[in-house]
Amino acid sequence: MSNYITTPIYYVNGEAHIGHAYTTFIADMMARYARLKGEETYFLTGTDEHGQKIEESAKKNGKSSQEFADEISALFKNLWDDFGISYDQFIRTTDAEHKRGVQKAFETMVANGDIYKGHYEGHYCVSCETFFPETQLIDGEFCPDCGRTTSIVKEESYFFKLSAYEQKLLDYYDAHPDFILPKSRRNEVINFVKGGLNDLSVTRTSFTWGVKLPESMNDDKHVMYVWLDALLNYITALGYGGDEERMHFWPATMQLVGKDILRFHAIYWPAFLMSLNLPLPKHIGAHGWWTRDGEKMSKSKGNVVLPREVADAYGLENFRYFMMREVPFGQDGDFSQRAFIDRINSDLSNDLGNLLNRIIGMSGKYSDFSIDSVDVAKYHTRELEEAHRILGGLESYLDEVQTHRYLEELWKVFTIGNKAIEEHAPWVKMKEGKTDEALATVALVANLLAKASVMLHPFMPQTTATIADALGFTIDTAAYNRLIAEKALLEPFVIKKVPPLFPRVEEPLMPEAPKAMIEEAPKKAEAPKKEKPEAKSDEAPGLITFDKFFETSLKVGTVVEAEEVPKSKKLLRLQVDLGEEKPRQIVAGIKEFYSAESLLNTQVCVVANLKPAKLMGILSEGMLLAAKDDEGLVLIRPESPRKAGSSIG
Ligand code: ME8
Repeated sequence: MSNYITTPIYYVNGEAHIGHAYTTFIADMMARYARLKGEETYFLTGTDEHGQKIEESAKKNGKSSQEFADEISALFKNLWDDFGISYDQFIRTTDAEHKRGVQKAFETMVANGDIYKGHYEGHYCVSCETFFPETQLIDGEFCPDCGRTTSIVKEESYFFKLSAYEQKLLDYYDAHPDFILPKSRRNEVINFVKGGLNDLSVTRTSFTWGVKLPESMNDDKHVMYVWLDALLNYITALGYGGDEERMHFWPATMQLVGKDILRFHAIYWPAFLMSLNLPLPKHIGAHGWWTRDGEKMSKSKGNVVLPREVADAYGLENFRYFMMREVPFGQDGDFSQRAFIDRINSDLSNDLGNLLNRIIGMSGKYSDFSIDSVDVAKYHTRELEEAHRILGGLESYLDEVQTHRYLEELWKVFTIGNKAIEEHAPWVKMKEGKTDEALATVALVANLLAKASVMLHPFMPQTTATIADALGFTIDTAAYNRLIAEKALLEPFVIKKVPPLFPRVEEPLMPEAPKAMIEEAPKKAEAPKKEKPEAKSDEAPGLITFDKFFETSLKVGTVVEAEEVPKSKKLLRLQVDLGEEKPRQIVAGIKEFYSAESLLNTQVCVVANLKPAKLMGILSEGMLLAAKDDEGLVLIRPESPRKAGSSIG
């Protein structure tokens, strides 16, 4: 049996956060599990480096696209290296072999009659690198995924005949009910395909940061659409279009993705593969979305959880355990320090850590740390059988990536151990002179710990290696075969004392998330409340310095567009010219006091450096100054017209 496990390749437009870490942890766990069983395994991760979004981010940072991609890609790679992620290959879409493979795939699609030239016109979201039909846009303009403004793009484009694959895809889903995991996501994909597939624009002429078309096309105006380029990484990594050295790993056994990119992996990707006459992956596993304390994570909110911070504060393996234990695969999960601390204290410290401490303590007292399994079967057949039944059933949970069920079941083995100690009370048996019985219970628990550690190894490799070392063995395929497959018991050994593996955590170890930004219409259109400055001894309390005041950027703007926000009693959507490249969109809660028309071409005062927020799903990039009293609200405006963008202060 050979395994090929992949993560998505991550965009190099920002640092990794816990969402990326989650996918990567699961993939790493699955690869380790397969290797533990002695199966041939290839684990791929990497970075997605082309496209307009990256080109723009690089420009903003004053770097070339390649420089920028090099930097961020290295951040991902270093993070995974520091985390001991056991990938076999870290692919970059800027790798020469990858680009060659993508060109080869394009040529093959052309040869198979699946590519034609035409024109594309549509609403494009640069941030998501995706076209959306008008019907899906919010208010006919905003991206349904990220809420940002879309723009109409019309360009010459090559198209992939996705429509030709509609029925073939439906037939495939039908014949392979576990192709999409969890199965609950299957219908969503099937309905999308049944709704009709449009041909897919697979090249762009509006930017240059992408894989060029193969020379045989004789058309250097175009670069590949980033999703075509990106999806093909899963085969170019195996040498597709080149030496094909590792192509025997194809088809992938498990391709892990977030639910946001399931459509690309369950519809476009299989269609591309069909066009290339390659078999389809066995499973596409789509996990849910992580939030922080119930809030969507975003850079603008400043509440993104960085994997390194979590690992530094709580320990890498506790972090892995928490993420894979806390959330049923496929469902959204919430990162809360409270929930994390509970898992550490209850599951890891109480259930697992204490069990190890107890047998170290007891064996120290009763047998000078020697443990012998000789009488375990005699006194503890029931417990052993029960544990073997649980351990033998675990793998089935991985078939559907149900990591939380796997761990939940595995923990029952620790419960058996803790219960056996309570029921058989070795300290009483020792007093009664039944030394064999007492030592058999200690040895039972040592065996349960050993077997459970083997099965926990893919989730917590270092910790379980330490436990195994204390129990006189090493976790490897031979140990898996002996202790799990053959259900053998440990050879006699001398247990080693280890410092507590899971110290209890009493207080959150990371700063709490910053207060969430307002998501609903503000009650008053007012200047933001400033944080009360800390009073230094030589300053009057409650007063701020000039410097502090000038941290707020106030500008005069001209309203160039104004309209009501549908279904909202309070909100108007304005486009305000602040003398920048394009007008800012500002959503203001002033509809009760001003009509949209009356604002057109008038001037307003704007807080211009406020973090963007969404009001009723619409992005607002500033705030208007206004004064309100019992008689109502009035906007603060310059006494006579000023140039758009003039600063106030
Ligand atoms: O989509 N919760 O890259 P990307 C859970 N380059 N998972 C999350 C998450 C969150 N809040 N945020 C991100 C791309 N992820 C493309 C993929 S593959 C051929 C191309 C995870 O950097 C999740 O796995 O935006 C998601 O699918 C992936 O990061 C997307 O990362």
